[in-house]
Amino acid sequence: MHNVKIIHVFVKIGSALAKPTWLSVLVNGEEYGMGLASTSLDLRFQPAVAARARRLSVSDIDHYNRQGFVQPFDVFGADEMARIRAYFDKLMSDLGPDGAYGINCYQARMAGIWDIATDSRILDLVQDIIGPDIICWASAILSKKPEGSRRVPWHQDASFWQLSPARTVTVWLAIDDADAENAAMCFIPGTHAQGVLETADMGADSVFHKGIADAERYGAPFVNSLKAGQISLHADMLVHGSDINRSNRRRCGLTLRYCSPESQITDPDWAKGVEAIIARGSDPSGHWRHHPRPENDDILATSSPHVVGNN
Ligand SMILES: O=C(O)CCC(=O)C(=O)O
Repeated sequence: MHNVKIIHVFVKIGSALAKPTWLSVLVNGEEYGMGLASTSLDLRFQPAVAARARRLSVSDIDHYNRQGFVQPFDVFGADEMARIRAYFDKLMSDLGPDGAYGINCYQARMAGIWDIATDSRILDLVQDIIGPDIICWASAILSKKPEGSRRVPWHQDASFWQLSPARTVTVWLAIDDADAENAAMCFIPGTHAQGVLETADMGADSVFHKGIADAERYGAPFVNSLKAGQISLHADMLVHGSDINRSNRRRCGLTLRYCSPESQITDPDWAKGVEAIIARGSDPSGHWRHHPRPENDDILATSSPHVVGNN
């Protein structure tokens, strides 16, 4: 029975890596602590190696290493996307008002999400960035309704997480066409290699309490426009965010978080309930437990084990 109701998820973060940082989420207005962040995370960027890439070109790898992202890549065709969109429409409708942001970390509980997370066309691209052993440790639907009222503030993902070293690449799969009009995600190129940037309190229209104020001082934003079925890949310390969707078109995307097994959870409380998939290769480190494909595809028959990586 589905028993977790998530209205909005907020992540409270400290402003500096050197200071202890308390992480928490608000679920139905209740605040849940997610643990005291370790002060010793290795958040340095690890460049991808062009010589081992098979799908990405040398210039794609160079772009990723310099800018912190690379896009767009065609993955799912129109028929597949119609099926995938209908699948997520049903899940969101089953969850009611929670569906827009509440389908979080179900990758090992829902067969349809497991299948997307392990799709070889996605993994081929991820492999060129993080290597042949690939862990999918989180996923989230982020569906911005038309004429919405909330923005995702500028932020750096890995500064929220308890994973070290930072080796996660995020795949953002466009379920709907996404562009500047309907609040596509934007990146500040090059910020992935600048360390943890200062954060400030955000206003009521922000989905997180904290974000990077005046992020444009670090560079001009790049609009991550994608057609439905295309993906982008971005590094875990790249500054990114998205505006309020003021258009009359929905903007729905699926994030998939992939890391190499050398990355390790540094705070078991933060990671409680992380249900990872060894999506390709193996885990010689033994850091991650594999969750096989679930039988279930009814979101009301299960629940999310936890809420991590929703940023
Ligand atoms: O979908 C968005 O607007 C933001 C997504 C995001 O923050 C992420 O993929 O890390």
